[in-house]
Amino acid sequence: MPHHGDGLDLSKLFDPTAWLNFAIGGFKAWRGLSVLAFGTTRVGKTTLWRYLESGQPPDTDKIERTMEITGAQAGGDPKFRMHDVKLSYVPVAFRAFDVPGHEELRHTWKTLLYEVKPKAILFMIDHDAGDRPVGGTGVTAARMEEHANAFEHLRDLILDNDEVSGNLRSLVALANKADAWHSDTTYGELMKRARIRQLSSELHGLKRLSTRSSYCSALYGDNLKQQMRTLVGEL
Ligand SMILES: Nc1nc2c(ncn2[C@@H]2O[C@H](COP(=O)(O)OP(=O)(O)O)[C@@H](O)[C@H]2O)c(=O)[nH]1
Ligand SMILES: [Mg+2]
Repeated sequence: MPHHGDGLDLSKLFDPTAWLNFAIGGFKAWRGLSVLAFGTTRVGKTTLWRYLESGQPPDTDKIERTMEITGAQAGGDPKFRMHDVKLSYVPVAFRAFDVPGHEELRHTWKTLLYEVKPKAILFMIDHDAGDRPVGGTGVTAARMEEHANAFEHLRDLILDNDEVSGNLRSLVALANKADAWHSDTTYGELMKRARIRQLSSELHGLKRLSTRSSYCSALYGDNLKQQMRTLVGEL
């Protein structure tokens, strides 16, 4: 599997027109449910949509990096992948947009959020994935800080736009990769250490938006069915 970031020419990914066209084309005609998953890099956002699309553990070797970097490297417009998710156990289809976690690309969160105005947002964290597929068992302060920064960015974007916050029905923080950390810590502890609880209560205080939290394993499907059912019930 290629190393994350190898040969990535970020300057090619900053064309706002390409973004806008894609977002409008993809979402304006869509009458179903739009869901976005945010989070820093390698928390498992792409894995989650892959699992939900296919209903089975995705082949980790085939999980592409979120941007089609090759297109951008060849001088073309970067392509951001959409996922259409139809689950047998919920009555609605989702359209999901795979969000890049890179700090350098975080400005794209605003475009996406404001174009899509999702009904539901999943915010994903993990313990300490680093560059390792499965991650170690430790929970590092640096990784928790990365999650907190990412959530702070998302919170500010939500606070800044009344339409976005007004349209949002469900905001769920998920501690992913539970298969790898479950015997070492709890998702409650991870939420606390990543300051999701504190930042959520600020969001609630200002916009009356409540964040629910839980855990999952996007790779093996643990707790995904339950989470999706609960989420649909909230909309
Ligand atoms: N053990 C474990 N690994 C996971 C899980 N979800 C994702 N991963 C791994 O974490 C890495 C990053 O996943 P990816 O979906 O690309 O993260 P993204 O950058 O947030 O889109 C990949 O190597 C995945 O196989 C999970 O639930 N458990
Ligand atoms: Mg991804």
